[in-house]
Amino acid sequence: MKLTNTLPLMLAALVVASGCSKSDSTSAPAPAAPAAQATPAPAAGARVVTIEANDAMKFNVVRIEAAAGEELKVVLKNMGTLPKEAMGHNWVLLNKGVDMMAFSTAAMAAKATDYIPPAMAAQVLAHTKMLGPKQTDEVTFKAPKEPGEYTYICSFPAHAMAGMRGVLVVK
Ligand SMILES: [Cu+2]
Repeated sequence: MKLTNTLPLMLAALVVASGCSKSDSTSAPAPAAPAAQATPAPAAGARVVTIEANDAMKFNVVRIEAAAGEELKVVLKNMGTLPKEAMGHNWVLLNKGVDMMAFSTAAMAAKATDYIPPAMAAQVLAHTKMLGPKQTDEVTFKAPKEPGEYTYICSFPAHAMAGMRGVLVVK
């Protein structure tokens, strides 16, 4: 019957054990939270769409259909092995009517902002960060209310032109 009392202590002990060995770490109560989140819960309501990117500059999902206003969680996984500087990947959803080529061209000069050109940031509906090999990032957003086709791309230099793009179709 003492189980409910000892569990938090065990968690605290784990946190302390995995943290630094300085004695003052025992006085910090806050780090118990990360240990309790060992099992990640999916965001309620969001439909998960997992997209893999690779060294061949391709997304394995090139068409996503969604209802207007539907909550989506895009999980981007870079399956490649080439270094980020040479073969980084992100997932950038553009607003309807945005010129994909113009955006990609502007993105080439936007390395400092993770290849999201600041002057066109307002045209981006959602995006992940730029990923190196074996990295994953996710973004949760609501599909646009207006039906139609919304292009998504990888904005790493030349990748969208090489075919690294797809379309979100809002019904
Ligand atoms: Cu890419």
